[in-house]
Amino acid sequence: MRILVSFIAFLLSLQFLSAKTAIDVIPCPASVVVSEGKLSMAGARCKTDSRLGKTAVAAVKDFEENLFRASTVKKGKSGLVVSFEMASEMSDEEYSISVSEKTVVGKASSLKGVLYAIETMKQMLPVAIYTGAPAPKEDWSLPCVEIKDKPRFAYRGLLLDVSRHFFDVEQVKKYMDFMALHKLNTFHWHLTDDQGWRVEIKKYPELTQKGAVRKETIIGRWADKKGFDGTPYGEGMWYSQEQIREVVDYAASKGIEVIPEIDLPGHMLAALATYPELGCTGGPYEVCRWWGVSKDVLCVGKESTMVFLENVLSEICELFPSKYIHIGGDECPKVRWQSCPHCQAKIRELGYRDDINHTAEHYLQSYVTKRIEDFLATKGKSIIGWDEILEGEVAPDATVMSWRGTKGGIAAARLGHDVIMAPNTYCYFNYYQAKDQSKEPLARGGHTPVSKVYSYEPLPDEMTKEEKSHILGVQACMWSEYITDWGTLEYMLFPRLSALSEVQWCEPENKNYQTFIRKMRHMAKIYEALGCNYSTHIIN
Ligand code: TNX
Repeated sequence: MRILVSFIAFLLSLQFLSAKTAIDVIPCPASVVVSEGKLSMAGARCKTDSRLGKTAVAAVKDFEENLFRASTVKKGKSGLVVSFEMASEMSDEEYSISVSEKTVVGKASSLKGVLYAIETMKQMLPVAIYTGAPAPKEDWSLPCVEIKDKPRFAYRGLLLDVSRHFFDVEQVKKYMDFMALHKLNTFHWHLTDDQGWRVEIKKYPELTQKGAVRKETIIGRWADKKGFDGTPYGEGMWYSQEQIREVVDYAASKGIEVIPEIDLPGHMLAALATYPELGCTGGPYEVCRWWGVSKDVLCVGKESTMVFLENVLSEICELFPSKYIHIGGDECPKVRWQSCPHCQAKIRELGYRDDINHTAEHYLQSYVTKRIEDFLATKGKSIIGWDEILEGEVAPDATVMSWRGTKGGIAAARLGHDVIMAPNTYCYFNYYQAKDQSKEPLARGGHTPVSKVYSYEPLPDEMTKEEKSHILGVQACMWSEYITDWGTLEYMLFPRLSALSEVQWCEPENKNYQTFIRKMRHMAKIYEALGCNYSTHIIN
């Protein structure tokens, strides 16, 4: 009997999956109950509880406007009023949608909840809702449904590297739109690196004059030995403080927080080329023309270097309202420090010695991280660092971003630190998505197909409940060494971003790769409506 019941349930679920009323929303909502019937949204008006705030009211107005333009039925014509109501008992990112044959009600307690409710509704409607392009022949109805939804992880991030290749304000805003489409809430902006400094610092204007420009760029990979392109790159490729504010505000209107990264004490050649006195050897240095890890790093034995960093970070804190500032910390070779009188004097002063785990120079980097942490704490900020900050002695309140696989993240959680998982093994969008690399745009290497991204489980069984509570969330990284233009960026992003969003948002029991693939048919139409380039490997 029980077998029969489950067989019938199975058949019903198949029917549900194939029915026109399937809810093909990415990332999948936590709970969806579809019932008989539907309701046309054409000709609806929308109203929003003003307690949800001006930005929410404006977002609903936008939705209403596109609904009108795309369905071509005048607002108010059908008499339907779609209402977005305040539900103060809901958590910050939670929302619900309830559609009957007569009413549509969205509920939330904050801007983000409203945005997510709108996004879910949009994905249930014809794709013209994204552009407002007239599509009167489409079916503008929603199925009767009860949706209750909230994310699994509070931190749902995406990094953009604008140092190796630059993306302008309009492109960055578009990146934000892509994030909003997938309910991501944190934009990690990698603003500085060896190959170019991209954020205006008023106290050091040369950083974006000299430090933004490299003489030329390597062609292909080192191993290809194709030489350099002979073309200067980066002039004018930086953001003014005004532009930074514009992006931060735009992001906020989409429910996204921007976390800036000033990568230190390594990955600093752009600053060293500008101010050689910041280095151990005094240079000369040049803004890096190739990809990889430079031996030349900041000389942290000199107090003047710390003053430089504090001045830069003071301006960064003014520009970004985020709680966190990312201070990098990755890939900082110690060779220069080993023979630098200033760094060695600092090591003696602090009494550091090599031990079985780390060298004195590792402890020197920990000292820098801790000093920056203390400095930023005076401005009410906390730090995030790449997992190298675990080497030596981890700064007491640091959040660790695990990129060399998940080991660092698990170790940090064990030490009681908060963690963001961004393992290169699952979340690096600069790696290849297809096995056959010959047909793909040149990339860093690796193989991270959509299915691999989708399969990532950030809370492995080996972690205790307490340790798991430290995993704030998951992030993907778009490193731009080989991503020279916007079209390539979109190609590398899609559809992996869609897969990532289910890792970040959905409870594991709601995830299903086959269902995801089916839902991708509709998502691909959205990409197309938005004019996006995407990889078709899993869609065809
Ligand atoms: C390592 S991930 C880096 C980046 C590179 C990336 C290329 C990390 C913290 N550092 O500087 O762009 O590899 O995949």
